[in-house]
Formats: sequence, structure tokens, C-alpha cells
Amino acid sequence: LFTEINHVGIAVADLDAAKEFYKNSFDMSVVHEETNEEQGVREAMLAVGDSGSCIQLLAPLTPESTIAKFLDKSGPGIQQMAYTVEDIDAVSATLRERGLRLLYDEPRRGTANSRINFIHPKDAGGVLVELVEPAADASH
Ligand code: V0V
Repeated sequence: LFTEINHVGIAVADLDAAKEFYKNSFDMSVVHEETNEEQGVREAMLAVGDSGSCIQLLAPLTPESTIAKFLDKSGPGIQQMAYTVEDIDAVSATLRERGLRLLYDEPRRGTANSRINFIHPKDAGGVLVELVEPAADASH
């Protein structure tokens, strides 16, 4: 169903401070950064060496946003596990057939113009699982 781990998403209060920490502590640098108003986040992708794996730092845009709520409840830390899929519509249909709830009826726009949806954490063992169908021209 899933072809690889796309990224692990980490909630942070301050994106710039988190980027500094990852740079200074782990020599990890930003390969992509954007603001996603619909998702209420500023996000930065950081590459793990040349592996193609990334972590995604997620900072809240507003106090009502999903990430702000997560920070209030759980504090900073891992918020989501994102898998790459080739065809998000087909994978979503399969998951629904298997009785899992997806958060959105139709995929929404994610990082670098990917198409994304989420499995409710209550249906996935307490893990917020994100499905990512990368844009055709994207490297991740
Ligand atoms: C909430 N819960 C979680 C969780 N968030 N469990 C594991 N991981 C998380 N991240 C649990 C929570 O402890 C509750 O369990 C229960 O789910 C209901 O949570 P809640 O506090 O009432 O929170 P809600 O219902 O307001 O929101 C939860 C959901 C929300 C998952 C529906 O976070 C959401 O819509 N997430 C999808 C969008 C998103 O995460 N966007 C930001 C990333 P108990 O206490 O009842 O047992 S944007 C992104 O990833 C982008 C742009 C990208 O990758 O491209």
C-alpha cells in the first residue's frame, strides 16, 4: 500500500529556533519550506543525509490550528507519520474498505503540491498517519 516513509512530522512552537537546533545539533538543513494556510502551519523539510528520508518541522500559524492544539495538549514532539503512496485515491478507497476513517472526503494540498489525507489516530493505533502522493515533478 505504502511505498516508503515520506517524512516524520514534528510539532514545534518556533520554526526558526527548531531549524537552528537541527542545524547546530544534527547538521540537518532545510530542503524545502512553505506556509500552508489551509493546514495552519509553517513547515520545513529537513533531509537526513542523502537517504531521501526527511523530517518535517511543523509550527502553528494560529492559536486555533491543529499544531497549536497538539502543542497545548502534548507539548513538542512527533505529531505524525507520513507514508508515500502512488495513487492516493486508490489507497484511500482500500483503507475505507478496511474500515479505517480518513479525515477528508477528498485529498487536500500538502507540501510541495503533494496530495494528502490522514487516517484518524484512533483507527491507527494512536498514530496520526498521513498519506502523501507527491506531485509528479517532486523529489519527495
Ligand atoms: C490527536 N490525537 C492524536 C493526535 N492528535 N493522537 C496521535 N497523534 C496525533 N497527532 C488523539 C488525541 O490524543 C485524542 O485522544 C483524540 O486523538 C482526539 O484528539 P483531539 O485533541 O480532540 O484533537 P482533534 O480532534 O481536535 O484533532 C485530531 C485530528 C487533527 C487528528 C483530527 O489533529 C487533524 O485534523 N489532523 C490532520 C491535519 C494535521 O495534522 N495538519 C497539520 C500537519 P483521546 O484524548 O481522546 O484519547 S500539515 C502537514 O502535515 C502538511 C501540510 C504536509 O505534510 O504536507
